[in-house]
Amino acid sequence: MLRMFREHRIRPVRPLDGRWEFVTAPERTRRTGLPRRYARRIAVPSCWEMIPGLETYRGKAWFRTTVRSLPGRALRIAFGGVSHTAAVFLDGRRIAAHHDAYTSWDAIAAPPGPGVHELVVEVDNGFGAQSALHMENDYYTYGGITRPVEAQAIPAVFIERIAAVPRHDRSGWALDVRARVRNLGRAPARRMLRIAVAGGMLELGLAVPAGGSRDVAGRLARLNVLPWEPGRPRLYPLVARLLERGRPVDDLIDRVGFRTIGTRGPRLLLNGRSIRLRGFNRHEDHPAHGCALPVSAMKRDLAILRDLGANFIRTSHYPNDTRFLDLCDEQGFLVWEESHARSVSFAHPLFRRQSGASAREMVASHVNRPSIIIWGCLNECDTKTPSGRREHARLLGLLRSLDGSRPVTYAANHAQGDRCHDLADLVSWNRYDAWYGGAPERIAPALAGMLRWLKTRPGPVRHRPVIMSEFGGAALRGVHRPYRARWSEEYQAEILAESLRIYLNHPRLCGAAIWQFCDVRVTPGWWGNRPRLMNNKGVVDEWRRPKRSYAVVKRMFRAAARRR
Ligand code: ADA
Repeated sequence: MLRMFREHRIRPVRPLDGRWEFVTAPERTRRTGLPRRYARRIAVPSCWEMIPGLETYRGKAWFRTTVRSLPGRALRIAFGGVSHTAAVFLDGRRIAAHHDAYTSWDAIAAPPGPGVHELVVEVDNGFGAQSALHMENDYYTYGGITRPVEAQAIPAVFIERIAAVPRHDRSGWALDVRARVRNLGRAPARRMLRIAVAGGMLELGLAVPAGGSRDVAGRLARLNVLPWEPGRPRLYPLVARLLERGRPVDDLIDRVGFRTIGTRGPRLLLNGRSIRLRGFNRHEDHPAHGCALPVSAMKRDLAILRDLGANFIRTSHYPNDTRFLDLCDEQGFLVWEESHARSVSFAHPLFRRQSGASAREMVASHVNRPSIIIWGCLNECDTKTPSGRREHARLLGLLRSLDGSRPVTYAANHAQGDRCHDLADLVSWNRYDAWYGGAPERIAPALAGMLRWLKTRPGPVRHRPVIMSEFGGAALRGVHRPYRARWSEEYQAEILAESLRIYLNHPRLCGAAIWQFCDVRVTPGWWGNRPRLMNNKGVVDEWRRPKRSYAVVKRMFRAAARRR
């Protein structure tokens, strides 16, 4: 299942998770076209790096299974995520392609005729000119069908998506709904879209052109609901049904939470009240699963984050598995979700297209998640030059145009050289004052200097909320030294203790996210080969075993939570 609950009760859905046939490029016997023979089987979802011999395989591979179609129905193959470039073939015919590991997408085939069909997915995790965002980096780009897959039997006219944004005013809670209905058929179609939430109902008539789609919008007002809050994350089902002459022919079910998020001066306001964020940057990474974490592992991560006293997660540096966000919705975590890009070059010819697609697909699939309170983009990219400013304006503007209900930001590492903060709603700083040079004593003066500089900026940016979006230091679990030795658990604990002492209490800050939750794999060669080929700044190691800093962070996060 792509989600933590059923999205369809009318539309027939079959999960395609399970064993698929699999062959890598060096193993295949035929050089052109699709493979004839498949060497082995592989679990979907998974990362192929988990198979002995393929731990570092980078290149192409093919996955094959079968799907059954229903008479007269088109086939929609819904992918939660494929890492990172994919082409889809149904009975040998190419029906779709997609780039980027971290967003969901689909492949639709006109009614393929009744019976069983061959489905082949060609996957490439290679680095090269075809990818502006997937490259050697401080996290690992795995290979495979890494998130769930479903086969859906859709009617010619079907519900493609629904965006629901909660509003609150004097008359109470309302929900602004925008839906897209698509027509794969050759004739225009009339339908009724019925949307029900929390006892309220909206009916929207629509004419959908042949081979096109129609967007409709409406408002469900005066809803009798209670707000979504971290301590009481109440969720309500939203049920959309498509009716043809009064008869339901398709549906889409989601869950919504009623909350507002915004800023006032230096404050971040959730449901009109000032909140402070204390949490972690988290990569989707695990030594037993790669980036394809099963729900049990996601739940365990959230249980650890809860134990640490965190209320906030930044999905560095890409959109996350929707099931993880569903869990955040259910458990009341606050999330900064970020489109894909970590320190990338704007000069790459595909940068604009691929960064735009990541942002668009992220918002389209996750706009209804109440846990997401911030949209982010472009971690540590060029913010110093006019062309850097242009790209930040473009992507932040795109995020705002896709969803104006959440603040937007980017995590900056150019200190006082940054020229883009005024383009965002939140100022977010990545600081490693005690790790890349410096010492814990540098943390307080460095922040004071940054805040003084911010005050000199022209316009409203100088009053905007500030988040410390990354800070920390590395520790190799088991390495103990008493004297501030790099890589020791003691030194990491000291860096984090001093950072949190300043950041959690500072009146000018509204959030702090430690880099990072757990140790993660990086591309070999990165940063002149990091120890163990891992980024070791986790408070837990890759197996989620605590380092000495765990107890320090837990004590300080919990004390901060009590102060609110
Ligand atoms: C950066 C970056 C992270 C990670 C971190 C580090 O701030 O955003 O992805 O690389 O530094 O560990 O140095």
